[in-house]
Formats: sequence, structure tokens, C-alpha cells
Amino acid sequence: MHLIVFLLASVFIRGTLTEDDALIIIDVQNCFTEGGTLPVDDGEQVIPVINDVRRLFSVVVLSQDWHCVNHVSFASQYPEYNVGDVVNLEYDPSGQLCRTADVNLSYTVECSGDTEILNQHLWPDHCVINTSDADFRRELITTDTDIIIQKGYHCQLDSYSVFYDNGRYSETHLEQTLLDYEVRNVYLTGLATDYCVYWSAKDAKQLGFETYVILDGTRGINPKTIADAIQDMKSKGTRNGIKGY
Ligand code: VGL
Ligand code: ZN
Repeated sequence: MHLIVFLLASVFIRGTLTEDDALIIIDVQNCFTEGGTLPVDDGEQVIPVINDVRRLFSVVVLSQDWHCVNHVSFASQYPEYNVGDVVNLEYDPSGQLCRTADVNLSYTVECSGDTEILNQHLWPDHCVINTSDADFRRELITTDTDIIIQKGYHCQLDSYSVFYDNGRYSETHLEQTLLDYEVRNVYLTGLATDYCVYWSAKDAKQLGFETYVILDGTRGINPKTIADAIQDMKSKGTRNGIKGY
């Protein structure tokens, strides 16, 4: 009898979420919020939403944009280019930057094999490793058992997704960690809707996770790219919201 009451109570308290579900909080850092180096409009407004839903999850992941001081995505590295410009970067099959097609940037290896060109959007210097700008926002609730995934620390290769770098040359340990926890459904929140949330959601879906984006717990950089990202995520089968709420 006590067991049944306990089971009913725990179902009630947990709502419809189960241990199959993980919350993935993307880049809720000082850099992307008011007072930071790449602030997203109203970015800090995601925090109360995230703090409220995280109690529903037993697995919580936090990603952290984590860049070298001279990162390849920083417009400051390109004398002739500005924030918002796009440059073509050429990578060899191992993911080494070997040529910058239209800019004068030093590169480290000769191009060989089948190279690939990635479009790199240029950003202000942001989220530099071990600076307070890269810290999580103080108001964001975190615990010791949260899984932290840093990304973008390859100096010459950017990483929007919490699963892979932008050329898919390397992966983080997140997919394996989620599989180890037997997670099947992931819920994405955070910043920015049109970049790191979007790229992470696409990868989560493609990896076979049932993928939800808690849209009211996201904010984006540009209205047009936000609309395009939402439409594309929907067309790929990603759903909005918190299941059962
Ligand atoms: C992000 C731009 C550059 C993001 C990261 O978190 O969405 N956007 N780096
Ligand atoms: Zn970044």
C-alpha cells in the first residue's frame, strides 16, 4: 500500500517527464546576456523559464561557449573584415585549417587531401576561456551533478552544436553520455535560438533523440534567422514545448 502511494505520488510530482528525458541548457553565459560581449536581446529572460523547468529533469546538461583569445570566429582576427561578415575557411580531412580562401589569415598546415570549405560568420570577441565573460550567468541554477560540455575551444574551428564542431571533425562526449544515461528525449533551451540552439537541436534529432525546443526558454540574435531556424527545426520533426504541459 505504502509503495503504491509512493509510486502515485512520484508520478504526480514528476509530471509526465521520466528519466528518459534530459534538459540541455545552451550557452546561458555572461557573454550572451546583458553586459556581455555578444549579448542576445533579452537573453537573460530565459533564466527564470529554465530555472523553473529544470526541477522536472534528472539529467541536466549545460553547454559553455569556450573560445581561444584569437579564435577563428572573431572579426578582430581579420583586418579587412567586420562583425557580421562571412569568410570561407578551408580545412583538410583531419579538420586542420589549411587556407583562408578570401582573407589574409595565417594558417598552420598545407592543404592536402579532400579539403572542405566552411562559411564562418564573424563575431565580436566573446566567451574567451577562463574569463568571467564565459561564466554561466549567476542567476542560472546549477548543481554539482550537471553535465558541462565546453565547445569552440579549437582555436581554428568553430562549434555551434553541443554535439559536434561546425565541420563535424570532432564530437563532444554528449551523445555517449546521454546514451549511458539511457536518455531518449532531449529538451533544448538557452541561447541563441538561431545558432547554438538550432545547430544542437538539428544534431540531436539526427542522432535519433526525440527532440523538443522549449521556445519560451530561448532567445535569438536576428529575427529573420530565428524565423528560418524555427521553420527548419519544425520541418525536421523537432517539437516545441514541454511534453505534457
Ligand atoms: C553562439 C554565436 C557565436 C551561440 C555562439 O551560442 O548561439 N552564437 N557563438
Ligand atoms: Zn562562439
